Amino acid sequence: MERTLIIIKPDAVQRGLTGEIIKRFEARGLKIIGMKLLHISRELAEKHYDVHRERPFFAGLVEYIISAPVVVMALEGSDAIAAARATIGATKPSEAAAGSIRGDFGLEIGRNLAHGSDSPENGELEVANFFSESELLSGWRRDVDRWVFE
Ligand code: DAT
Ligand code: MG
Repeated sequence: MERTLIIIKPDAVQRGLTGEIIKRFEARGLKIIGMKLLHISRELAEKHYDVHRERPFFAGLVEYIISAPVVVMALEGSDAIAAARATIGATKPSEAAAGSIRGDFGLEIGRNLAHGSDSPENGELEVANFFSESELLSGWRRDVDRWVFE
């Protein structure tokens, strides 16, 4: 099982798309093991986007993600990383496939609605950056699991 950190970004929360976005991951079969509303601190935002620190868009990216509350989720599932990224769609919403979150609700790269971790290693690290162990219910029993996982 892989873990991925999903961030429902400030634009999506402000636009009332939180439920719509959660619904898509839930319907896909990914299991929610942690979820909360929070206003990300500058320190956490800079840590989360550290790999982009030298990029010209870094400052704007940090300002955007700390501009208003977000909803973060830790999701678990087989191939959770690839599945969640496909559900989110390409980084640039204007190029994202219709049917994906970005392809259905976005136009611009700086307002691209959702984040998903890009590797199993980063999934573990990012989930740990946003959730304490006690906030994660990794072992909860979901009765439909045998109809989702082989
Ligand atoms: P993703 O969010 O699809 O994983 P990423 O990790 O490459 O994309 O970049 C993180 C975020 O940074 C992305 O969601 C939007 C922003 N970003 C990436 N490339 C950008 C660019 N060329 N111009 C402006 N913002 C960019
Ligand atoms: Mg990324």
